[in-house]
Amino acid sequence: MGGLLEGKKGVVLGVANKRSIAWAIAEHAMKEGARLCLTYQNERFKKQVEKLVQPYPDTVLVPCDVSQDEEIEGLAKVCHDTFGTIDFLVHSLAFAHKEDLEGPFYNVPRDHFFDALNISAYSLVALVRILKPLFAQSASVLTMTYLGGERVVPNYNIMGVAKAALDAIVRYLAWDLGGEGVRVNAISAGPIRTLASAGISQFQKMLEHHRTVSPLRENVTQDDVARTAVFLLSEASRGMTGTIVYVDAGYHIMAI
Ligand code: 0WD
Repeated sequence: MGGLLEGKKGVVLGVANKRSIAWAIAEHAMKEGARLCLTYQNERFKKQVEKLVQPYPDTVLVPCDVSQDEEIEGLAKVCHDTFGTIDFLVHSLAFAHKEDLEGPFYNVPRDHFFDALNISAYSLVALVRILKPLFAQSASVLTMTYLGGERVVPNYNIMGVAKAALDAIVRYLAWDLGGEGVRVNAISAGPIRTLASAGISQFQKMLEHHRTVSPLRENVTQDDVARTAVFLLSEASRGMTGTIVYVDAGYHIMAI
């Protein structure tokens, strides 16, 4: 029997190492039959990503720093030459200067504010604009967000503001692309230990609080997120766009 993504071709951005949410999504997508183009930010990540994809020899690897339009154009060219069209795009990356993830939010300098918004939010706009000519009919676009964009999560600071922008971008892109049958959604994940989250001050405390308070009394895993991602990338979610789906053990419904 074919998998949920059998015959589909997709691009996944944001694999830094084996703990990356993007890697869990990539592995699940490949197991469901998809062929992938994976990107890595720069040379620093190349070796790790090459090692991860060894068991999947038909995976295409491309460097892509999303703050550079030329690199996104390079990615589009590789996708065009290799796949012709793409059925899905996964944007699973973010950046903030570490010193801005603690203390008062108002201390964030102007240039750090722009860096965080540029890489964590605007990059989705640039990717969609540049890759759009390659989108197959009923293509699916997915990004990763967090509750800190809707409510105050101490220390999340500038990333919260970037996620608020990203959430709005999901809705505007859903409207822009809906007429062509292209869907745009986000997963709002609970806290998961990864390279990026290690930069958030008192992250361990966040994990414990989440585990205690959430209705399911647990922390979610990369695997939990990846299962929902496959659903959102597949025809099974064909009626859904502009939506933020919570994969957070139910934490967002609580008021404590
Ligand atoms: O608790 C968590 N881990 C949650 C993560 C909860 C809810 C949401 N998310 C979001 C993140 O905000 C992000 O959008 O999920 C997404 C993926 O996060 P992750 O899997 O936790 O992070 P990680 O494995 O570190 O991958 C993100 C990668 C970067 O790694 P580092 O750690 O160096 O920031 O994003 C990449 C980079 O490889 N990245 C870039 N890629 C291309 N161009 C760029 C860039 N300019 N900047 C960062």
